[in-house]
Amino acid sequence: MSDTESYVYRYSWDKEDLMNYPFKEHYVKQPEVLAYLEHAVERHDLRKHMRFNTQMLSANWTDEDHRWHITVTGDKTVTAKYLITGLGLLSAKNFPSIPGLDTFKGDLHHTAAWPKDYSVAGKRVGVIGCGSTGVQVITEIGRHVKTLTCFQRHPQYSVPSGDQKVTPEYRAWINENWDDIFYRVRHSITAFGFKESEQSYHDASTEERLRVFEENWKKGNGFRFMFGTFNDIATDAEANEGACEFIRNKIDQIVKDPEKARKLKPHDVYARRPLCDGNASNGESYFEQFNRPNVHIVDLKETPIEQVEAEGVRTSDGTLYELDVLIFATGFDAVEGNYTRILIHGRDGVSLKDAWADSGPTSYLGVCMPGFPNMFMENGPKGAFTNQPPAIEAQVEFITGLIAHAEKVGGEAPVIEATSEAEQEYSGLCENLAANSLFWKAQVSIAWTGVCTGPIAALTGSNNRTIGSSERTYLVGTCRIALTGLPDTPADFRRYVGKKRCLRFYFGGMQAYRERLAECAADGYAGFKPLAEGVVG
Ligand code: NA7
Repeated sequence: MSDTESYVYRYSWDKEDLMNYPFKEHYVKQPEVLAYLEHAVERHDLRKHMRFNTQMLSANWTDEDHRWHITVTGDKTVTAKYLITGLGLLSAKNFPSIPGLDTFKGDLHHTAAWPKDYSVAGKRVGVIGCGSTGVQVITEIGRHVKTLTCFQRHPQYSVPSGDQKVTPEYRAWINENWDDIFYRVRHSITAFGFKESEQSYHDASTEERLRVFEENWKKGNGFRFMFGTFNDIATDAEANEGACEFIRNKIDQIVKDPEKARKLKPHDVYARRPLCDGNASNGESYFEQFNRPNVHIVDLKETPIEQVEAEGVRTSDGTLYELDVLIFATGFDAVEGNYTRILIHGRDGVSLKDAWADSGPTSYLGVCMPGFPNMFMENGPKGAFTNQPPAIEAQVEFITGLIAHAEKVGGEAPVIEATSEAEQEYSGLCENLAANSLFWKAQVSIAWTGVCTGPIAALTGSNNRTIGSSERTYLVGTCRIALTGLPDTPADFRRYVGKKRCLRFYFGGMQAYRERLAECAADGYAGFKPLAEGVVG
């Protein structure tokens, strides 16, 4: 299930289709998303431009002809003037390497590659992970399975989605308001289509705070709860804690077994992708699942997974959880994972992986990377942290304009290349924008299990630096933190951390992001090298 309301999880540029294309529920589910995309392809006769079952293996830029030379599966090569990647933020699956995984006799699945028609009914199921997909899969299957054991590393602040059937009145309201809806999307922070709050938590009385939280809990949606309640939940520690406390109280009210409730209650700052759960066909929430006698929660901080065995998962207290199915809801090698696993070589044969080795994944405007001429990333690193379809539309419009400009003024083989200065300036802007955000601060403020000293302190630049639990969030770089012990050496730390700590998103919001792209275009595509350099020969 998408955690964005159905009416803003679609293309905004086809008004006729917006008016007529049906959707059944407030949130679209995977089959409907697929059907919608197939419909758009047919409607605009796009299939003739597509090659399926074709994997890009490498892409090399050559200065001699100002072209990309791309190899794809089947030993074929493609030569392209422009390379536009749509590799996605989240597609390289994260499969943690747990000892003994290959000995498991049951079925192993990842939520990112769910097999069509696979049934868990009547089975003993384990789920590792309780992020966006973990809470959804747990909410959906609890009522069907024999037993459900949820292996949770960090509990989550999840709020109801508010999903329900689309009524004729609701659909009529949407159809009457498409223009306003997309105006609001483009001129908002989150691009989720709801009215973002302009009120500070600090300006509200205790009663008013509770009323606002309750109202938004009932309406549903994780982003609405974070950005529609008060305007400082993501930036002010006290406001954030107010939201956390409200959700913790809800967990206490919903979950009847106090021991389960204790394990399910987060105490970290509320500064990850805000989750929501529950869908119209189920009518139950994530936390309600734990009132079922067949649904169990295992706190991996108390009893880490030791290994997977033929019969199931064994934790450090010696317990073997016998399973028929083990589901990984463990997320993705997010943002750069999809780029660095492909051999993309820009100028002078430098790979994208190497270009990002010191800085972490970066870009100019979330779209272009210096040294990689004529390559445009949709959803590249440092793109807008918003509902994604509108962010992608903004990037597509920008890239289209840039290429059209280059074709007009750039000679026979234009070279569009961002400057390093522009990339650095933009990265600085991203860091400044994030400076007040708890999404960024969280990672250095929360102790997970101990203090780094000695060589780790040298590496992290602090004598007293704790490994923050939020350091794992994919917004700033996923860490593969082991469940026991602390790293002793810099090499260990890198292995534990796994990814470069750097900002992966632009936190200025949709409106400001669109304005930044528009300013660049209005300024004759400032931040790019002069196009005249691109004439071959
Ligand atoms: P997420 O939201 O990144 O969640 C991944 C979950 O997997 C999270 O609960 C992690 O725990 C957990 N995880 C990862 N590795 C491990 C190991 N080794 N042991 C135990 N638990 C682990 O991924 P999703 O696929 O659910 O959603 C990603 C995006 O898809 C989402 O934001 C939407 O945009 C759609 P942790 O909290 O790190 O302790």
